[in-house]
Amino acid sequence: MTGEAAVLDTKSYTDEMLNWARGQGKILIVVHDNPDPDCLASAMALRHLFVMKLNREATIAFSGIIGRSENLAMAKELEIPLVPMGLLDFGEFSVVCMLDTQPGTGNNSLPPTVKVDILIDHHPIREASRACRWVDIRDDYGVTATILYEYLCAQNVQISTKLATALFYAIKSETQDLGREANKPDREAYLRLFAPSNKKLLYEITHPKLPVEYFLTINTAIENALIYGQLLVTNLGNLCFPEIVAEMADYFLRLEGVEIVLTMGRYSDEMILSLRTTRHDLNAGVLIRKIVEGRGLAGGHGMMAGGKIDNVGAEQEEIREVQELLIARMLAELGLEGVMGIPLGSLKPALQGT
Ligand SMILES: [Mn+2]
Repeated sequence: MTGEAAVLDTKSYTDEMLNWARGQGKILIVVHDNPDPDCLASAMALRHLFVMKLNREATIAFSGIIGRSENLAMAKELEIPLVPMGLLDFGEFSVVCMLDTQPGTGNNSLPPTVKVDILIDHHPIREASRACRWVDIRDDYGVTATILYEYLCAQNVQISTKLATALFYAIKSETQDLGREANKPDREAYLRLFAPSNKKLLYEITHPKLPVEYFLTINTAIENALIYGQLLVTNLGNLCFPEIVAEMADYFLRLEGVEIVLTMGRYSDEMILSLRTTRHDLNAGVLIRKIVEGRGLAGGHGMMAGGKIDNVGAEQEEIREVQELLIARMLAELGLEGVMGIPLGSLKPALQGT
């Protein structure tokens, strides 16, 4: 669904969905593990929709941690009420919503026995997702929060300053200010949300103080970076928080000559992976699923993807084995078999003006 048609369809779709939910009991909103701005803003928006249209509060549940300083600042400044999933009794809820992820993807902690009723996402649809009662998956959207923004518009619900700020920041960060995988609906939502969002709060969210671990991780990442033609691979070692893998992938994609980045790091017995590319002939989501096949779970979109390999112990040998397997598969997929990795630190450009 895109453009005008989407808005019309969104009205009748959300009418029916809200009517159904009205007849049900308590509402749970599940977001993905280690929540990012997109799923947090989407959850805030859906919760607000239920409050305004059904006069009912919903519980927002997550697993993992919010480690990235910007995301922590967002949750704090915008007062997003979050409950750790481990504290919930799922039997209490008769409406289960899932946002920005899908059942069985491996990046959410909803037990597989709990049925999802309302599913809203922008990742490619998975077969199992079709079993949900209300499925709205728009994989041509850059941001799940854009879909939720359209729900609020279609239902004529007023958007507070804090909610506008959350939605705007979700689109801003997920698409890097509309430069990455943003489509027409994302651009329209971003432009309409700019005016009502609070610029002081946005500044607090985008410029938080960063922990010392953040800078030490950059150091480790540089030390371990290997370059294979257009591909850069680096291992960040033990992670201070899982999302830093994705942040470092974005960071290294800015290196001249590099078009594909694979970053990895260990966090509680898992090897967390992130893949980024600026090459339009590659699909990061497809590529990462191929390289983790048989060893873990992964998914993503054209330019960005993530995944994990379970049960990776702390021994250097085990970590090296996983890293070498991933690199070998990656090189094979890119037709770079036999290419030797060049350490980033050995590239010493000639100093000018000395
Ligand atoms: Mn998203």
